Amino acid sequence: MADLPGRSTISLDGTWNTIVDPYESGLNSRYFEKARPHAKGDLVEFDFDHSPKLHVPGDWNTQRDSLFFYEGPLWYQRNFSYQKRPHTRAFLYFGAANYLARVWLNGVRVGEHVGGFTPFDFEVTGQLSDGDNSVVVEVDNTRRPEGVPSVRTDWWNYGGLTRSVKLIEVPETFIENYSVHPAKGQLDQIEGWVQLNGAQPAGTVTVEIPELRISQKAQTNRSGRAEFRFPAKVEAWSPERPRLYKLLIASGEDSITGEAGFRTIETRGTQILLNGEPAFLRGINIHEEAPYRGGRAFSEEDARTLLTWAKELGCNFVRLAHYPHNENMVRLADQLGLLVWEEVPVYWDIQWENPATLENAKAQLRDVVRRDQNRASVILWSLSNETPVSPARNAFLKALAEYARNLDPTRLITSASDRFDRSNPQSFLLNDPLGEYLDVLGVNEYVGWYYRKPEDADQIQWKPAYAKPVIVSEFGADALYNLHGDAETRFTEEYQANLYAHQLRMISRIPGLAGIAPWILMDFHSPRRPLPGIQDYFNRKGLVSDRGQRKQAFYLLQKFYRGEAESGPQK
Ligand code: GCB
Repeated sequence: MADLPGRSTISLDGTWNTIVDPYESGLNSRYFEKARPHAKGDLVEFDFDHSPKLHVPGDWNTQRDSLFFYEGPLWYQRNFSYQKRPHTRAFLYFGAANYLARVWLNGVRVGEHVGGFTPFDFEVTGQLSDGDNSVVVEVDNTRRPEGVPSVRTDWWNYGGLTRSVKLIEVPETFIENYSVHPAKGQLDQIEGWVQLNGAQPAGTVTVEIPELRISQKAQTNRSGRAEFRFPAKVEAWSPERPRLYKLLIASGEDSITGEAGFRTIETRGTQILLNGEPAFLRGINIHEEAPYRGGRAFSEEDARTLLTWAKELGCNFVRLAHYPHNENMVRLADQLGLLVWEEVPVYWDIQWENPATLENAKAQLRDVVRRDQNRASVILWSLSNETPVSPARNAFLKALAEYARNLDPTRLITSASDRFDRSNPQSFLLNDPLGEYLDVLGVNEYVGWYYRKPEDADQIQWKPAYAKPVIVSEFGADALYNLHGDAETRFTEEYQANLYAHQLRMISRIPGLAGIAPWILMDFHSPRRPLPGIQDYFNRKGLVSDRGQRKQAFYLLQKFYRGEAESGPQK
């Protein structure tokens, strides 16, 4: 189900009891039953009530020093009271849990979920007690070879109930989800669907957009789905004017409210067209890392800080790398007017030949599409990042691209690739075969950092092998805030700024360039970055430090995006 505004919800955020369980004894010892010894001779080797606490939402790594590097199972438990109501169904909803979650309510197993960044829910109407209830969740962030992502990444493997947990109450037949959007390339035609869930799914659905005086009725079919299409005169949503309309959707006992912006997104040759006009994406990459305090970001305040920095930089676009971020980010992007690239964590090498891995990637994609399909800001679904070319990988991503197009034919499909032919030192050929399946080609290149010198960029000409829009989806250099030296000295602000100057000139010469997203807005934790005194387990490619201090390159990119540099972006 979707967590739709206007629902009756009971928040389960707050303090939970926790047991760290590296050997996963809890499964055999039945921690999920929350048993207490009755007689003094009873042997029970756990006690949630007297165990340490953790805050939900939040990763465990940054809440307790001893858990900073912890990867393994950890048990969460909390009590809550509930008053049963007739003709009401209840769902236990998790914004995200990294990576595997098993859930019990009052000792009864209600379900299990795989994947660290997408929401999931279980119906618990039958398991809830009137009065006291106990929910137990085992969360396990062990990295797995068959996982998505697999065992190697360049971000912190934050574990835990990293997003909000709630009980959502709905009528017996309820609106499970909906989509309202302009027809492909037609701003004056609104189409979409409403999906009901319940014993009597046949019924009438009303979709209202009061500001447009639209009230449209549609009938559901036997599986509870109603489809509609109607003409409308809308004011388009755009980064310059992020116009949002109120929505009211009702059916039978249920009604929900929403907000929607209307815009079209297409490609024509090497251009990206937003509302029919060529758009240049002035972007920045963002990890879901909390500004100032570190750890996983989750709050509206975190989202506001990050996206406000992006706006200050002059961006109209953000790439939310490398997995679905929390919903506050996309809701705020809708309001602030930032175009969004969303991604699933198909990152570096994964088990391309494993059908379960493909199913896992599909499920994560499906769940983020279902969550964010009404966000006008989201224009690109990214399938992967820097995956090594092989027949098995090509087939995997082809299948994922087809799946994505089926799920959402209204948006563009992309991927970030670092596979291009650079055997000729002055002419780089963008020829990753994956390009065939995509609408937009993302290119990650680290000229001047992982290979060659920043100045070499002046001599390099890029040649795309496909006549499609190109976004440079990553380039960058580590710099420790306030570390100064000459432009040849690694990790100084001067090195980073000099690299940006050469990069931006080179990138501006790429044929078919439709956007840029440097790596990255803010420094973020990574276990691969130990260099003492410089990295200290941070990837330092941020334009802003983890404490919010702007580095020199921040102002250089800002000038470029504002069109004040000698070679500003195309308008
Ligand atoms: C990349 C990856 C990104 C890394 C970055 C780096 O190519 O896509 O996840 O963090 O480079 O800093 O090396």
